[in-house]
Amino acid sequence: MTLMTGKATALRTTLADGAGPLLVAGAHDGLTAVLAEQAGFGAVWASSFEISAAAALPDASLLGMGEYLTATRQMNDAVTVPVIADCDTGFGNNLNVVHAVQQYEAAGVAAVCFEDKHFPKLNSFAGQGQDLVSAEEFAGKIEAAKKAQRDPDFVVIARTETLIAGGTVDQALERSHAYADAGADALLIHSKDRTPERVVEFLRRWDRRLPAVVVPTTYFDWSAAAAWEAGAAVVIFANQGLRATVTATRSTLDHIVNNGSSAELEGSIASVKEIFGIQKLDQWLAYE
Ligand code: SPV
Ligand code: MG
Repeated sequence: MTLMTGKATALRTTLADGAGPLLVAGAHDGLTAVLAEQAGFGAVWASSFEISAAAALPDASLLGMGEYLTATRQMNDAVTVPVIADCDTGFGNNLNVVHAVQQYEAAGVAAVCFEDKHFPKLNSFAGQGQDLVSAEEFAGKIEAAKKAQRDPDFVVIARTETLIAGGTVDQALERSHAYADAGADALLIHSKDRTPERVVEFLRRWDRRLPAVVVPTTYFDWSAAAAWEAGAAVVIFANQGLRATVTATRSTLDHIVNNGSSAELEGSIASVKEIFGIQKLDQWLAYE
């Protein structure tokens, strides 16, 4: 079992081993993090979209850092794999970034990811409100984050929203190199294109300067193997679990309302015993 304090080291080792793409699943609480780990994902993405959705709120910097941290700590405590915390813009300026690094690192989280949008930000697929801060300002945030970390293995991921904000691959590369110069450990290139073409071009020209992270939400027919082949080290399936949960829960609850019982569903929904397993009930009872 990976020790909590060793998760950053474990993540770094995985990023360096060249053995294949690190598959990461979005989650929003202990339960969904456990499901990701049980499915075989190598890390958990503590998604701002999922954590906001779990509160039935938009992903618009409405929740505060403390709330994201509480959800992320719960995920991290529930799994042995590393957790990568989606820290949006860093919740404000350089001081907020430093505070976030201190708090997330103390919680045992392996990595934080900051994006180069203005605070408050709006989810990348929401269309409007996708303005970027200057490359200099964001590079300053990355520098501040790197100075704030205590464990040298703690991973700081710089995320550029250039393509989301209507920019070009050239501009995304220019910013990404500035963030690498500022000390970032990995680079997330985000896109809401329907095809991976521009991400592939970015990766080709990036030439593995740092491990690259991709999020194929809208270009979903691009497999993790194809992303690895193109030069990506990490593939985040950021919200598929949440979307499946909504579909399954809605269909189950609709069925019960329409039929007045769960009888026909009992064979297809998780048993209470299965939930006990996720809760590690037996281990807890052994403390009695
Ligand atoms: C998230 O999962 O919160 C992300 C990815 O940041 S996205 O929703 O595509 O912005
Ligand atoms: Mg997010």
